[in-house]
Amino acid sequence: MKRENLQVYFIMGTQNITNREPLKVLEEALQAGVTIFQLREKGDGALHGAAYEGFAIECQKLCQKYDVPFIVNDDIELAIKLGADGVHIGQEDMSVGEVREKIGDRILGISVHNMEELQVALTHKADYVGIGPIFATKSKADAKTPAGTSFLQQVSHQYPELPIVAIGGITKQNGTEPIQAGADGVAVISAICESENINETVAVFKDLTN
Ligand code: 3NM
Repeated sequence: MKRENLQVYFIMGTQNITNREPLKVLEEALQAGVTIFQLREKGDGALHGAAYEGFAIECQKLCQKYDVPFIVNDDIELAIKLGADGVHIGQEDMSVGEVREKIGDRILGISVHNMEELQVALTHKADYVGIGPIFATKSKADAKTPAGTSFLQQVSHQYPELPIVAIGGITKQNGTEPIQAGADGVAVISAICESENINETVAVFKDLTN
């Protein structure tokens, strides 16, 4: 993975979309130029079992069509079964060492909130870290209190080689702040899922790092 892949990091599950076809939203986002996609099928209304797996396969096919890495949130077994490009894990999930061992050299992304978690991520050669929530978010039920950009800035200064994506409440209006603090890109759910003009929204996010 190149750090440029983090520029516009789109995250979605069917539970994030109302009144639209989730695969259509994904394809529009891919056409608009998102640089990586994470399937995060989680929370109220999420698909399970065969429906979930079928949806994951369709998402993967679309990502392949647009040559964009396909990342699976949390579900290591599914990621391996489908041959996904990588996985993203939080701190609640299985031990980082165990995940790295299972996925080999696929992309490993880890959410970190403090230096201790960051050290664990570095030890297991995380390909990138996610830092958030920068701003208040409604898309993650158990999100922590908004942290602003100070930790992000500290990590980017101390580990300039480490790819970092900022997450949580990022919009077209506030995206400059995490980029100026040192993030390589922004990860968003609602800014794209609820956009009335995905093409324009993605273009604004791309411009932040161009
Ligand atoms: N993780 P939106 S915040 C999935 O802080 C996720 O680790 C977060 O959604 C973290 O762009 C978040 O709609 C939700 O705010 C991001």
